[in-house]
Amino acid sequence: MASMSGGKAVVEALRLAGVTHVWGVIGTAMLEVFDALYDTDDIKYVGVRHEQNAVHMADGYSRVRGRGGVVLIGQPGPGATNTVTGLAEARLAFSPVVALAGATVSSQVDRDTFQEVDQQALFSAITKRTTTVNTARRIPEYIQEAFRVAESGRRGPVVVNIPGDLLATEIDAEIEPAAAVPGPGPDGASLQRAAEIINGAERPVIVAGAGVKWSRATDQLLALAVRIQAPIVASAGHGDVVPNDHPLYVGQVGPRGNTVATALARDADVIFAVGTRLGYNTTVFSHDNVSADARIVHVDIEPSAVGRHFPATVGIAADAGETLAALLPLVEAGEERSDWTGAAQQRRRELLETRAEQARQITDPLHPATVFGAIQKALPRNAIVTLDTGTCSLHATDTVQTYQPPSLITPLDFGLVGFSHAAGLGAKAAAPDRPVVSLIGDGGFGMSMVELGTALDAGLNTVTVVLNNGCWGAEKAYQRDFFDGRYLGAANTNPAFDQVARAFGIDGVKAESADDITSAIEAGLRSDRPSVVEVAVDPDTITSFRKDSFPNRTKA
Ligand SMILES: Cc1ncc(C[n+]2csc(CCOP(=O)(O)OP(=O)(O)O)c2C)c(N)n1
Ligand SMILES: [Mg+2]
Repeated sequence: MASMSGGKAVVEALRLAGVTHVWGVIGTAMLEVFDALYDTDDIKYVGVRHEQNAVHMADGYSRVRGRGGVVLIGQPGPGATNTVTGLAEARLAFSPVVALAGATVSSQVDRDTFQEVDQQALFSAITKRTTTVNTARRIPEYIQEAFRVAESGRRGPVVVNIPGDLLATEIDAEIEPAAAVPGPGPDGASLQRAAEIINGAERPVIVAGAGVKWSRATDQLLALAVRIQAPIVASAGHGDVVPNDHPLYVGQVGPRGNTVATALARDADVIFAVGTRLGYNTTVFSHDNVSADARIVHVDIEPSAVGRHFPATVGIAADAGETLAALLPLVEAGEERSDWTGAAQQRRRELLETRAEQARQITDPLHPATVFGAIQKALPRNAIVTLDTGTCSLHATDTVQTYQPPSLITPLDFGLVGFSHAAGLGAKAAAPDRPVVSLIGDGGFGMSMVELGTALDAGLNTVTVVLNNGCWGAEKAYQRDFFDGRYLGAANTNPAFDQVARAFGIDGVKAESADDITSAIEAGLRSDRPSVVEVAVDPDTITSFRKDSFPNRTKA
């Protein structure tokens, strides 16, 4: 047994979890942890400017790494409350973020003492699990358990509150690697029934989601799709589940996807949904987007998600990759189905041609479609793209193509503005050799651009493209479409973002044309510094997405 401070034990537990980076803001409660990190070469501490962004960075990191990302909340109270938005986002994205939060010292708890807030209660509502360490010697156990919970089953954020006094306590710590938690395997009878349904399909479609990415099962998915000759559509925000130029890929389904993919889910006789909960942004929980007559084979690692919004003919609560691998030998080679799969491929080609046509149009200011085309030209095949929540980013979700899973990082169902830049920094830390390009609106970048300083300090050289339409576009569109253009709070006055970037000491460029955009991104990707490319986009192209939110939706 080794004797060490509670703070040192935290760092030893993090080393065993294999994390390369931790993200946070320094604070009194955690100084023993910082002191232990001072001597640790294999974990890089990234000091950020706002705790919310630390969570987005850890989230982006975890999605690319495929395992946990860590936040250190140095300060109880305000440091902790600043992470709330990030953790709530990570919960709806099912990201394995592990946040270690300094907490009020034990002797002061429940006295309305300095900076006291009930962190156990606060975080419980927005995490997969929240715990509070009660004895210093159990610090390693709590941290290891946090990783096991965050990284197993349906992933999710876990907070461990650690009262500051425990970190200063000397403990005898024996820290062993935590055993991996195997996912539940698919059962044979359900697999047989699933195969029978798939084999009997005339109009099959595969709806693939994040579960396939978490289990790194793109190859198994493609093998199955090729064998049964079924088109693949992605759930919302998970278009990177397969290389986007695979001949069977048709794009993202649902209101944020494209009409070709959505029509497949609406017209199919068999839907094989794998690694997806068929959540709101994918289906709006409505048969407008999912055939009411289809037989559904639903695979998700979370039992309560299987068949929840649409009854499953066969439900399998299991890991996506294991299920795909087990199903492959049971399914029969599909016929060509020129009137279904072939027709979908033809419509997909037409859609891409229309988009290419739109990308060639030159307007002043530029249409987002032109901008996306110019961005695409600059993206190498191994690029990672991060997106935000504005109208431009929502259009980019299905339009900008990526090829190497995982490669698309979006705010998913929490739909928050101000995510993309920070998430890109996390992604870059997890994959330093891959180019990272972050798209974000002027509103979102205004919320988060303070992290340019973090990017510079930590050497996280991403390229951020600011799509500037001078407004909170996605909300302005609702005022246009549903409130007769009575705009209030929709306009956004911005600084020159390229100059802001230069003031931070990084590369900042204003791109005036499509060619400018492509070459500015290419230069940014070659640069040994982070960079910002500001692009003026046409404010008249904004779109309202959530038409269902308004009673008078027929007006749109
Ligand atoms: C944190 C947060 N605040 C407010 C909103 C509501 N909202 C959704 S989209 C949007 C506009 C975003 O503007 P911008 O980043 O400029 O992107 P644009 O829509 O103009 O492309 C707003 C305010 C939100 N989703 N998240
Ligand atoms: Mg905007």
